[in-house]
Amino acid sequence: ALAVQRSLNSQLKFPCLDRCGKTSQCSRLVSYLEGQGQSAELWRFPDRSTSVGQMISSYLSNTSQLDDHTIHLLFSANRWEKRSLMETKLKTGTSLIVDRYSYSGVAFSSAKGLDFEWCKAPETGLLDPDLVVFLDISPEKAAERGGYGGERYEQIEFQRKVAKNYEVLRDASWKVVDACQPIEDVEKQLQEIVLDCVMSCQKGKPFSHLWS
Ligand code: FDM
Repeated sequence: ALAVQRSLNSQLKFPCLDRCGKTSQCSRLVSYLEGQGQSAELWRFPDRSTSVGQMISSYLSNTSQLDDHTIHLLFSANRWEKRSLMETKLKTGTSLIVDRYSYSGVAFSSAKGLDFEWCKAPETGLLDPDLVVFLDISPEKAAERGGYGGERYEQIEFQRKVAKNYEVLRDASWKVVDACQPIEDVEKQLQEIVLDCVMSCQKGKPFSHLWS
């Protein structure tokens, strides 16, 4: 059945440290793709609009406390609850620009000391992105940008561990963009990389699943 499931369009994932500019770049990308006549949507994980997302949100703002394993599984559940809609959107020709995905799930939770493979396990079977873009910034540079808003993970020591985990997760297929360049340069590079991917996905491409 998989062979006839065509990913008519692409989903592109941005796993990153906090304060790398990914959220504004993701929304610029959606506008760009629309300007190119493409149907595109901006998605974001955690999706704080669902009831699972609200539990995550209150955890992140330190309003509630949860065991590390429990919150990890909630982040994962938050992706699973959107999985079928994601597939529907892609099949009907909408590209999804996704601000964070399973890679953030693994990088952040394992930075707390949870086993890496244990962190990957609940993500198994989610849709594999057609492209992963990593906006590269050092934890120090990200902290200099300020705006650490006091959410749970916005601390430099922790972000250093997260950065190391992204290095472990990163493979040759990831596109790495230097997030310290001027915003317009980052934007231009992203446009090229992403349009390229969207075009190649339109030729029809079967879905693949994590962790392939
Ligand atoms: N985060 C995000 C996780 O710890 N696990 C996940 O699965 C995801 C998707 O949540 F610090 C962390 C990363 C970040 C925080 O993300 C909220 P945004 O992008 O800052 O909203």
